[in-house]
Amino acid sequence: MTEGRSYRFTHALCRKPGASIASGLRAGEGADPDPARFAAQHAAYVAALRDEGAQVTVLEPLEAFPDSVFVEDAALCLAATAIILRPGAPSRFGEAAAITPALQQLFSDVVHLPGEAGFVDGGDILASDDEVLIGLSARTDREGANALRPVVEALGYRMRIVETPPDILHFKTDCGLLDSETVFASAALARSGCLSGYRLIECPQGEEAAANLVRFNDSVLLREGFPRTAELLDREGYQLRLLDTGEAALVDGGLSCMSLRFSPGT
Ligand code: CIR
Repeated sequence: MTEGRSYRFTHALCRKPGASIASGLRAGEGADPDPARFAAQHAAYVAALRDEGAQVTVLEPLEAFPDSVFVEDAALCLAATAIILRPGAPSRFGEAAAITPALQQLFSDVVHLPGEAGFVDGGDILASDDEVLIGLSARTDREGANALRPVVEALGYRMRIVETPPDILHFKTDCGLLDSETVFASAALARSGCLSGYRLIECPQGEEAAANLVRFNDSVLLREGFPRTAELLDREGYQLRLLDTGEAALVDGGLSCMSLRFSPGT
């Protein structure tokens, strides 16, 4: 029974943001995130996951890795397996080893991305019930994606490699799964052909920063402050939970990057 396995989860893994968060990578030049405000927003995010029924493990901050709050990029959790990835930014390479012990506590099956060549960030991976879509980006290259394929296929998923449109940090920066067949995506991504085969709901123009939503059990976690998106999804019948992730956004982080979501016992 695989229906819903891409959004029905028993567990999540998060890591608190550290005081070094302002040194996180970012493409633009905006204001620094405030560590205390980020910590409060992160605590609310964790509380929301718990409220949705998740058993959430929260790891302590890793000051040596300012971006390590974005745990999604270092691993991929699929069915009952955790796959340790190779993040594509040099300052983030060490995050994969750093998250491994926690995943080993939670999963009986932990594997590494095979080989040594190529990079994959978890933010470039969208998993539906039976398919793993991987978007090539500045952080994920074809060698990395090809290395991932046998692992994904051995777990019973199809894998499709697509080209993320230019200027999008991660494939999932601009999209999120709403249910087994529906993806919410920015117009740029929705019209790129990358998501063919899925029912698409296009993010309203100007609200692209809300595209990276997370379906978790019965709710859709959505970034606060995007009224047209909230209205659209409400009209489509999704139960919304609004969260302020403004501090993460200052270092290019979205909702999905702050957790790994899984059901290790399945
Ligand atoms: C980075 O550039 O790697 C971080 N500052 C933000 C990562 C966000 N992760 C994601 O979209 N999956």
